[in-house]
Amino acid sequence: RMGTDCYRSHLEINNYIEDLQRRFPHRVFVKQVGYTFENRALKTITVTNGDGRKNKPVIFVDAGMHAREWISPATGIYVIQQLVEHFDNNKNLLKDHDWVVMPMINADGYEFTRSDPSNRFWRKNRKSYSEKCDGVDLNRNFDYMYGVSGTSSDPCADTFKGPGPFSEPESTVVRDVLLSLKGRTSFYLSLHSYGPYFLHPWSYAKVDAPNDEELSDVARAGYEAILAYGGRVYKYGNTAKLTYAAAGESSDYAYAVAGARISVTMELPSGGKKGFDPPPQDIKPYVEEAWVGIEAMAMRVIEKY
Ligand code: 0X9
Ligand code: ZN
Repeated sequence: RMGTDCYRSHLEINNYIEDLQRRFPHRVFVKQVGYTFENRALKTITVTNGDGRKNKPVIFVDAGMHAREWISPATGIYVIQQLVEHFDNNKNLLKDHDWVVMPMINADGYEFTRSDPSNRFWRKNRKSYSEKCDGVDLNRNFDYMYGVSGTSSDPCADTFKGPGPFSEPESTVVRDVLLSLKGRTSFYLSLHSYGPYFLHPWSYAKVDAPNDEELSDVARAGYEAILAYGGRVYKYGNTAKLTYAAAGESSDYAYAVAGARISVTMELPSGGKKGFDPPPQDIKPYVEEAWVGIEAMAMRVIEKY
């Protein structure tokens, strides 16, 4: 019912997960978790195997934090499809874990990028703190080491951190979902583009996280699976060391504050003219490849952590 032939609107995505809840009421639970600045409904979908066991550890996946990274929500949708509509192939991923997926965080920014070709490469949300420029970078707005690196106080900058931590409704919603799962989240995965990279804490500085070995082990599982699948070479490792330091990211927050043992930012491959715009015919190969890596990381977490 939801093909990979085109990029879907925020409403189509919400309708799709609501539809899944109606079709699979014993395995799927959709929750409205808040609203964007422009009052779009933000939802999570919880996928279980329907055995009724409560409080299983959780694998949390989010997508669409940055407006222009369209392959991210497309991948989030594909993850949901695999877990729900292809449950029979993926039972092992749901035996002792529930999955919570938030397929669209920055719905306002996403719809803005869809509204006109001149807006296609917008990154931030749509809340404004200046006459001149709009938008806050949601991935600089989380309250861990807020503002210490890789972020800007200039409202016109693409990495504008906002007036304070969690000034934005969209990052606040992600925080609240993460905190509601505190003590349960074994794996936090945030989907972005473009890389390809598997990045793990820390982001705020070139410092090893306490369980750096475990984090790298999971990231490596993703790297190995995708390499074996089609030969694409992802890079993996400490975020700041491998790329650049930036503070206020959701991945550091999920790890440091919300207690996720494993936290990974997956930067999907580039495509199209500007890297963020793989053409619609590339959606299918991109999300299928991404799923191979996601599945491998999830299995590593399930088996070892
Ligand atoms: O800069 C970001 O927020 C992310 N990269 S993106 O191109 N999707 O915007 C996060 C990348 C991982 N974090 C750092 N490299 N610090
Ligand atoms: Zn991004």
